[in-house]
Amino acid sequence: MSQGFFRAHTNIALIKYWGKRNTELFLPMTSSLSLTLDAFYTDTKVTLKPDELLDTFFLDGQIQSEKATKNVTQFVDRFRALSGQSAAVQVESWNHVPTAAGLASSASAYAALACACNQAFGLNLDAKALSILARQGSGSASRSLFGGFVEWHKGDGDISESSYAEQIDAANWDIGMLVIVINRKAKKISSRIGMEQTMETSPFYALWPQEVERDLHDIKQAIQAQDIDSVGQIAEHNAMKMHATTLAANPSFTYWEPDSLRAIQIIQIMREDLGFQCYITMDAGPNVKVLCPASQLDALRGQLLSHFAAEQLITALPGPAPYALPLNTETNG
Ligand code: 2P0
Repeated sequence: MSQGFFRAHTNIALIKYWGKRNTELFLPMTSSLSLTLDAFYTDTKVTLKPDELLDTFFLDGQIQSEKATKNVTQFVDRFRALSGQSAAVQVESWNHVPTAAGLASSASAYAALACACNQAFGLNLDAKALSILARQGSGSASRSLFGGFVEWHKGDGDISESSYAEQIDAANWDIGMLVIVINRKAKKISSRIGMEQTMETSPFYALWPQEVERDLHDIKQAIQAQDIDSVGQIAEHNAMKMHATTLAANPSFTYWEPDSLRAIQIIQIMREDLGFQCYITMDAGPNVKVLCPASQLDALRGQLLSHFAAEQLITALPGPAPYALPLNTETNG
């Protein structure tokens, strides 16, 4: 019986991916840059079932809908084509996100699935090739094939193979992230729809590619210098610009909730009045992520406990690249 079993960690973008130039191939408008986190990950086991006709997909022990299974089937089809094997698969995934933190898991999910398929189908593809395949499940998944700081290159034209991720820094210095969970519920506007509507209707979107280009150049220098204040300032400004493009969409929309703004203001006070080197980033949802030195995480969390419940505050350190799990391991969500 051919099997593959891998763990992949999620990543948070410091320079955001917001918009596709090719929706079928998941080719992005711009390059982006992220930090892989240790605290959030997906474990996925793929088992080839040559005697069965249809794929099956279990998430946290629950059989998934036809629609969700179809997405898995389409993704796995690429691995079937590459290996010349047509076997159906059973996919079992477990999401390890503390108390349903409401964080997107598509990045770790498709990265883990790509790695598990690579093993189950005996393909021996390298991380670059797997990031190209993972990208076609969910763009941000391309970045979860690597640990530490990762750049996803936008690539050229409609050439799928030109758009892949790579590690630019192992992040083994004093850096970490604190997630403030504002709302655990699924967002009303998915990032896929949100970026599409922004591209089509926001007059501010025209500025986005050139802003990203400059921010990427600057943040890479700051990462090389291990300058957390510059990394944080550039990341915070980049996130604010992304969210400004959605406000200027027509109709206007925002992922922020009242408590997101409250969290942002509290973080600004922590920085300006209490001297924490803390900076904000936000994605296609209301949760607020705070970049800061790892050595300040506990003290910052302690201060935030007077504003938020303990279970709303989750700390994370830089995470590793995906790795294989022993095939006989039991995992529980
Ligand atoms: C990012 N986001 O760079 C950006 C910032 C959300 C805001 O990547 O359509 O789930 O599957 O490629 O990867 C979330 O988008 O979107 C995302 P698809 P994905 O992290």
